[in-house]
Amino acid sequence: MLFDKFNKRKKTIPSNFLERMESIRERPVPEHIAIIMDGNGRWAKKRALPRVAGHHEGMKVVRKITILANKLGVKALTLYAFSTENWKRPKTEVDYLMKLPEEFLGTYLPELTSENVKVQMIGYKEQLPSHTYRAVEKAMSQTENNSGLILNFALNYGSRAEIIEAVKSIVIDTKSGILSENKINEEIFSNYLMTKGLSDPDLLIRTSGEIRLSNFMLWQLAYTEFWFTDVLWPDFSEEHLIQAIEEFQNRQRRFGGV
Ligand code: V0D
Repeated sequence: MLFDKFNKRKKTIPSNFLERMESIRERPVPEHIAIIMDGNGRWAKKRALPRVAGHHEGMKVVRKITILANKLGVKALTLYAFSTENWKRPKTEVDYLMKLPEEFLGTYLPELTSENVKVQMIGYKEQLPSHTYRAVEKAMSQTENNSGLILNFALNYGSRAEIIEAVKSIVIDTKSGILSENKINEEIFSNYLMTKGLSDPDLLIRTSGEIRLSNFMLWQLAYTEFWFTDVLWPDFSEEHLIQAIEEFQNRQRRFGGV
């Protein structure tokens, strides 16, 4: 789009790419991958571009990674697109970000639909501009019967608030007698979170060298394998996703056992 002419990166596909995709599919693939897509602003700054150019480039990477994850047999991809903290950014940047769902869906939804992708969202939709939520809602209803990858956007999401809301709902249901106090366990609790119905992520990826969770899926990431990279999100490629999944497959997962 507008900034494409500044982006002269070479995008070469490694020759062993297809073989590696096949060998990934022969071993257990992470069912649910969560990604903190960090480094868009820094990517733009390095090129003396406005921050929003990095966000726009990052949006194209979302499409590319979604298509590949779907091909690899990943069942769900949760992407941290906008946190409850991100409202503190300059208004011009927030306004731009809130147009990205419409642009993304306008450009890529036909392709994602043909790939059988199902769009979902977690986060507080009430504070989103109505034009943003309307676009997301439309995409969700259009794709609700699709059986391919669940592309789950975390928009205006914060994990501590999610947990507090779950507690409040549990208290209400307990008081009204729908739920008995001694029935409350981890499984019941999970059903009060926004991720109800989704398995916990098997793999968390965070780009751009930050090694923290930033209030993302605190409950759900209890047993998740973490993979961090210094690569900035707009530079994240198919190669990086494949590398992360290969490393995941080489790790011993013990769930606290031996
Ligand atoms: C900017 C990098 C896709 C992270 C990716 C509103 C920051 C690009 C969406 C999107 C953003 C969201 C919902 C939906 C379809 C697409 C998106 C935001 C930011 C924040 F249904 N990319 N993207 N949303 N960026």
